[in-house]
Amino acid sequence: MGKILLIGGIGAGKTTLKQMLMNEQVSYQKTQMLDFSNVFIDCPGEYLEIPRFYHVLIDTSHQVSEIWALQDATKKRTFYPPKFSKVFRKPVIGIITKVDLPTADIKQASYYLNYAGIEEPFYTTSSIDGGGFAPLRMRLEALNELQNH
Ligand SMILES: Nc1nc2c(ncn2[C@@H]2O[C@H](COP(=O)(O)OP(=O)(O)OP(=O)(O)O)[C@@H](O)[C@H]2O)c(=O)[nH]1
Ligand SMILES: [Mg+2]
Repeated sequence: MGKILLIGGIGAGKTTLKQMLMNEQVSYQKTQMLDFSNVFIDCPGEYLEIPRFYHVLIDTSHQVSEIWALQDATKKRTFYPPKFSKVFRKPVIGIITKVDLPTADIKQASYYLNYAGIEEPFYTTSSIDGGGFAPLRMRLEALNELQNH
């Protein structure tokens, strides 16, 4: 199966998204190091927030078929440098998380993802009501099909 690298700032919701899609129990645990599973490679948000770790993301991207870049809809800032997605030689898909929260600003989050060089359409998700996960599940399945044929 083609793997997916999850990137995003600290607390963007990478581990939660992985737990939802893998039908695991959703429980908060800060990611401390690269975490490999069958499908997802999850990493600490520090790898995006601290530029001297960028190389870990870039190196790890060679092992995956897609990169899923998360943006917390409630964050008033971005950790993606301009055109950051262009350093990867793999497709980068934008996901806006926490859209259930009252302070969520999907337009602002879309702007940040665009700024990072990621093209629309963006997925929007809520781990609280499960919204937006169906299209992501379909994307996972499609990726799986692609690998098997
Ligand atoms: N309301 C709401 N909270 C969410 C959502 N997704 C994640 N959270 C919460 O945000 C916090 C951080 O989520 P994580 O999934 O641990 O974030 P992460 O990107 O893995 O963070 P690091 O491991 O530190 O890089 C947790 O308390 C989650 O419950 C969402 O869609 N809605
Ligand atoms: Mg995590």
